[in-house]
Amino acid sequence: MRRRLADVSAPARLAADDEGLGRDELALATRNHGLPLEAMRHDITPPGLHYVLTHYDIPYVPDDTDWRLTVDGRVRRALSLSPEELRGRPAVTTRVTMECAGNGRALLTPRPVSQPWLVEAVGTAEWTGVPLRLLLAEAGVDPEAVDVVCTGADHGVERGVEQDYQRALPIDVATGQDPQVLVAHTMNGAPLPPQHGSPLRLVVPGWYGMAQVKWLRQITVADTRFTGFQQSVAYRIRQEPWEEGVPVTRIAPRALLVPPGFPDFMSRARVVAPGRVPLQGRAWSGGAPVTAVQVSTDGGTTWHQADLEPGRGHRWAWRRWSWNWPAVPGEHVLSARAHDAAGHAQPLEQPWNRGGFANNLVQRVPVLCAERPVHG
Ligand SMILES: Nc1nc2c(c(=O)[nH]1)N[C@H]1C(S)=C(S)[C@@H](COP(=O)(O)O)O[C@H]1N2
Ligand SMILES: [Mo]
Repeated sequence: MRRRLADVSAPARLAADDEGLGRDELALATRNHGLPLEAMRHDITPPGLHYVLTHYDIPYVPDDTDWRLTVDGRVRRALSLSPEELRGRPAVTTRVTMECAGNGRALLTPRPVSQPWLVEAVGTAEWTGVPLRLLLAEAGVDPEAVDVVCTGADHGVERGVEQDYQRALPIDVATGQDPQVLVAHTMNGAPLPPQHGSPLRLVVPGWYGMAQVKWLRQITVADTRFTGFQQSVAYRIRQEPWEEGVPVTRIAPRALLVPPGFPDFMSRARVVAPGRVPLQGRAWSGGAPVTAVQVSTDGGTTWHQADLEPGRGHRWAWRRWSWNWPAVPGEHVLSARAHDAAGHAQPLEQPWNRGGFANNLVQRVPVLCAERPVHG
């Protein structure tokens, strides 16, 4: 269901040069929370700390007995499945690092006005569910199929366009095995929490968050390209509003630091004691496996090779890296930079686009190494 409340959808707004965060951005930021970066110490993000992004409202589903997921469109036989039925089927569990495509947006100049993420829109969970390709095989996909349109139960207006939250996956991705897309009913061994899509959601390992439709209620096989708002208007990389743009798909490589030492409450600047400071963090990439992480303590002038933990078969999850920093008193800027097997590395200059999507500029962490901190 898609209706236009305005004649054309207005382009997303860019903040003026010195414009601070507005109340609309604050309202989004209080609903949609990031991962406290110290929680990157955990391989799997503890419940409640995984980032959350919801465009409209979280549907109220106190009881899922009446919930149905339909698989329809260009199929031989439409399916109508209850969550209970899906929970009874053979399941696959995959550890997945999920990241919002808008991560890093609020650090851009000029700033696209939307959910104002710094760098914390990430989390890692173990998702259990039924492979989408098996459901599609059971329904019998028409050879003419091009897109698989996934619809959530949430509904809203965005830039004048009324819509259900909908995203399509190309048929080869929906039926593929690398990654294997899941219709997930379980997160970290428990039913999905309301904010993460209860009772069912799509999980597309290696892709940015927008593809992973929550509160999934309909999967429609289409023989034409899907042109819904979240596909053709939003989530496109473009410099100018009139450009068709390039669709946002897989996660670009990124490394982040577990914040070292302790923080200043207001500025969040870190304080460490002189001497050996063990630095650690996480690195991930949806395009190709991470091959190396480099660390800089001088704002990106010189780089050191960090130790990278093996992936241990978790291709779609972040990996821990570590490096010992011989800290000397003074002010420092720490950075980590991920490289992947496709030859991509994080940029040192901001890769700007109008939506602030897929921006993986290296993180900068100001640290004060104090002569004598109260508690080192
Ligand atoms: N139905 C529905 N699915 C959705 C969204 C939404 O607003 N509605 N947001 C998407 C976006 S933009 C992201 S980044 C991820 C966030 O998933 P999480 O909240 O479980 O971390 O969900 C995606 N799936
Ligand atoms: Mo997102």
